[in-house]
Amino acid sequence: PIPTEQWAQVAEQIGGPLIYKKIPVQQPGPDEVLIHIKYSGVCHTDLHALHGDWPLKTKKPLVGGHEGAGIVVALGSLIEDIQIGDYAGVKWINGTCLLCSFCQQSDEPLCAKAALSGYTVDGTFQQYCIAKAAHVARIPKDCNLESIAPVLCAGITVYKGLKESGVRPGQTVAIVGAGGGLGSMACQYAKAMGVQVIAIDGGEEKRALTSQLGAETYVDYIRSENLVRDIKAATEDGLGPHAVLLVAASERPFQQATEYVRPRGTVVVMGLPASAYLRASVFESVIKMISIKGSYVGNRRDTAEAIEFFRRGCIKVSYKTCGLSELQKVYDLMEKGKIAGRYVLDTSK
Ligand code: 8ID
Ligand code: ZN
Repeated sequence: PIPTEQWAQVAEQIGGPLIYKKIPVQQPGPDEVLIHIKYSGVCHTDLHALHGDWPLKTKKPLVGGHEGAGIVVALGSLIEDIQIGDYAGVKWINGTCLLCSFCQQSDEPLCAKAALSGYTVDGTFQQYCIAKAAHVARIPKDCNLESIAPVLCAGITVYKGLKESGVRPGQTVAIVGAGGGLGSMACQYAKAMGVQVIAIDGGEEKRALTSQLGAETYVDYIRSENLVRDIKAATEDGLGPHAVLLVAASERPFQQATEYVRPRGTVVVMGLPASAYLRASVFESVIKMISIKGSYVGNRRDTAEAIEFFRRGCIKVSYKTCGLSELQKVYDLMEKGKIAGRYVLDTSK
């Protein structure tokens, strides 16, 4: 039986505080499903939302979270292709119009009417969450709900970003922020695609993690005296990596990437630090024929593919688990850059 009340982490206003309390369980609309969230990853985006970092307003009060894995417990009247008891995931893109030219061309994240989980609609830091059935991630029954949670944002996003980078097997990608949630997944997706990884992050814990995940080299941005030189030196011919994935949550690395990317290379911008700008020398960009592009989560096909890499065992998510009630503790660590990999919340605690 579905309870009428549930535990949730609620932010009444921008900046918090977070209040762990009981709130009502909602009923799904005709085109929606209700998912009993068992586990939810904590993405840095959730912290940006709480801080009001971006020029896009959140819902208030807000239940954050957009990496939720759970079990379908109720179906809207129109839903035929999902059954009660199925495993399903709530991702950042909660729903889109399915009609605009972007939706028609499977660029659903670009839909102007996209509903965003844990941002414009309540997300996965609660025990029961609603999502549009068309966008719910289908999770095969042989997947573990705890370890798959981070795939639902971090995994999808970096998988898409790697595809957008155009990097091919045998080539090299530099992952900036490689020890964090997105970065640790990016190391593994890259490796699974046959791409060599230069991991860039700070500290020994992240060095150990990224090397365990298959990165060939580690460049410590805190200790390096010349980051551009060190990253170039980590490539076979010294000419720099074919692609750079920027998944750090601070602005500084967004100003350097074009200096070390290889001629003809691609810089993919994914991290979203507050009020940040990219910097690139016009001269270098032209004579090196550099591409710079943004990449934003993924569409439904990217979602299915990213999940399939996980199901086949190509991706082992690196995470620690704690209770939903302990979210503030996770944010405190995240703020200090102290999380290697991801934190997953168990909604029963
Ligand atoms: O669709 C998208 N584009 C998308 C999807 C999901 C998340 C974008 N994001 C954004 C988040 O909003 C956030 O801004 O990607 C960024 C990273 O999210 P995350 O992986 O969840 O954050 P994290 O776990 O805190 O990892 C960030 C890492 O960056 C490192 C930190 O040490 C940490 O490991 N880092 C920082 I901060 N500054 C760095 C620097 N100068 C750095 N690494 C290298 N050089
Ligand atoms: Zn996210």
